[in-house]
Amino acid sequence: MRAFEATIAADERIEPRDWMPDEYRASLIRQIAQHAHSEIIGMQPEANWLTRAPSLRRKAILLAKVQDEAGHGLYLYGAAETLGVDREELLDKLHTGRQKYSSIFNYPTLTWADVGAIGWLVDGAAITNQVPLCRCSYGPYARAMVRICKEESFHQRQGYELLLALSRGTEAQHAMAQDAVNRWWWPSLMMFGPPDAESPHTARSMAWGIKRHTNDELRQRFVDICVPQAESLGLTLPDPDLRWNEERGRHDFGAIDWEEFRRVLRGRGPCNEQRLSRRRRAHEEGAWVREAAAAHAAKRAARAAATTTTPEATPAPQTTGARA
Ligand code: BYC
Repeated sequence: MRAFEATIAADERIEPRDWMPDEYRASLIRQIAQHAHSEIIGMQPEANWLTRAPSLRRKAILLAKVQDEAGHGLYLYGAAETLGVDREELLDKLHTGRQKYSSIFNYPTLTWADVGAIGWLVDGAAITNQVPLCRCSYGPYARAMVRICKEESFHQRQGYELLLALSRGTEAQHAMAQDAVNRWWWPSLMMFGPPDAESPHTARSMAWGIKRHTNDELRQRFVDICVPQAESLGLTLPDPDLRWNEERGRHDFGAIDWEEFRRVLRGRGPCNEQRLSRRRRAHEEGAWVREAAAAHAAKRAARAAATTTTPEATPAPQTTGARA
């Protein structure tokens, strides 16, 4: 207990074999699992446009991005497993609705411009939230986040560039970009979680160095980053109350519809059912791949064990300097 507290106080990392309080372990499993689920469910809205990308270049970029999200899921499930949980168990909790994934992925991607809006806003919000997680007190999660953030930066840039091309394109393309931003802006602000006063986990997660900033602090940071970027894009953010507050040195912004957020979390967003049923189906259809991989791993392990236990197969010790 004392070693754990000293490590947290010194802002050093807790590693898998270190002692940790049960609640610390449970809270990390909860957050990392939700994060991993978000990454793999997050593949669906964009994958919707893979077959309809307007050029080979755009398709290759989008394909790479969607594959990156699968990779992020992998790193994160791996990080969760270091805490003593099984990946199958976490996936089962996702499939049966016992663990959450980000609210943002329950909205539909109606036009090609949504791919740009997701990159710019959703990945932008993800980076704002995740860069501080690179300093999370739990080592494996913090290290996974370093690589994820590098890849998310590329995702955000591609979204911005895509939207810029549309914004500077024909009138219809500009309107399509604006419409996408109008639909994704408010759900992106909800990604940061409930207001601090209604966030049950923030205080404890901050005391433990899991979270470094509150939900509202990160949301404000995101708004301040987006305003000048929207101007450069030639697009407007759909909030009549958005304005610079000289006194605070930050932007004021309008009220978020928290009832909509709660509705989405209760499973009643526009795409909740579709996202979960597709995920379950993909898992069922992938059963043969998992079985084949497990059989292959078992065969390799049995071969390796046979090799190391057969005396004839043991290489003779090398004489020092014999090859010098
Ligand atoms: N959606 O006490 P709170 C990405 C839940 S981006 C759904 O504030 P905490 C990606 C919360 O889990 C998205 N649920 O919780 C980007 C808790 O529920 P439980 C993933 C939400 O943990 C592009 C309850 O509400 N990012 O990956 O202190 C392409 C109370 O909230 C949401 C991460 O997961 C939400 N928006 O703070 C592909 C980042 N917000 O557990 C992929 C890591 C809150 O009590 N996670 N809830 O049932 C975090 O930083 C924190 O967990 C959160 C919430 C800021 C999200």
